[in-house]
Amino acid sequence: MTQTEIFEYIQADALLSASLWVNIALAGLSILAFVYMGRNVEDPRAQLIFVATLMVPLVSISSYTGLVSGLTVSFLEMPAGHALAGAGTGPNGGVFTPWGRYLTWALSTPMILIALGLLAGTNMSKLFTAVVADIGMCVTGLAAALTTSSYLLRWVWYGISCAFFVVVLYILLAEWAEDAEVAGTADIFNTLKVLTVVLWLGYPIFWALGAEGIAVLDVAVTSWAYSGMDVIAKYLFAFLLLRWVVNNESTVAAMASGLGSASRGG
Ligand code: RET
Repeated sequence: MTQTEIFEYIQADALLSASLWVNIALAGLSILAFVYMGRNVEDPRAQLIFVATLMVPLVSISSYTGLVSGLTVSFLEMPAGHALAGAGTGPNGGVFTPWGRYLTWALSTPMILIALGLLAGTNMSKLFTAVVADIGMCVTGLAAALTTSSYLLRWVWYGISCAFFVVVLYILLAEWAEDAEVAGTADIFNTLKVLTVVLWLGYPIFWALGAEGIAVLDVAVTSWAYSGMDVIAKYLFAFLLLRWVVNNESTVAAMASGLGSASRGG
């Protein structure tokens, strides 16, 4: 299928194309709102949290533009054993695979973790571990979606991705929760931690149920599931975090952090 054909395929499916365009619109509005909210932030650590958080809708608008244009979508023929082998809606039974999602998660989710880690007063080892494991999770998730030689190996990739995910969850739930107590940011950290953990767990569940996995959900429904989770996991998450940082800049400036002071001479 050519890129133009993929673009036209997406536009012809109103439910599917709406799930992508809605996120482009919301990401655009979020970028404008966050730049405005951050206009007077002066503390370096608060600024760093702002920049990391602002990257989330910036990566998102790029990601969805790639999907909606057909650039980062392929119709893949599934291996024997997959529910849609030979039964996809594309040519030769190809299955709609928006692989650009998994690729761009490797850029957006580390930003979410950097912002959360800074808020919790993480040290460098934990921040590095969380970010590297998270990138591993996204890239192996991409491999799971793109593997067409063996149905079993798709799930092996899925398992590897889940192993990386466990590392991320451990740091969020155990390490950073404790660090945030010391840093004096436990209230906001715990709210964002729960929001993050609950929503992030939805991604592997919908991957497994959607067209890439056991295919009990169709392509447009799966796309809406991801788009809906994205709205909360990215834009609402970022808004809550940034609003808190703006209102508590002095707490951020004075907090105990495993990375040391963010200001010069501190
Ligand atoms: C995959 C499939 C393989 C197993 C696991 C996954 C986890 C994905 C997650 C994605 C989070 C994305 C977010 C995006 C917002 O920008 C790759 C679906 C564990 C947790 C929050």
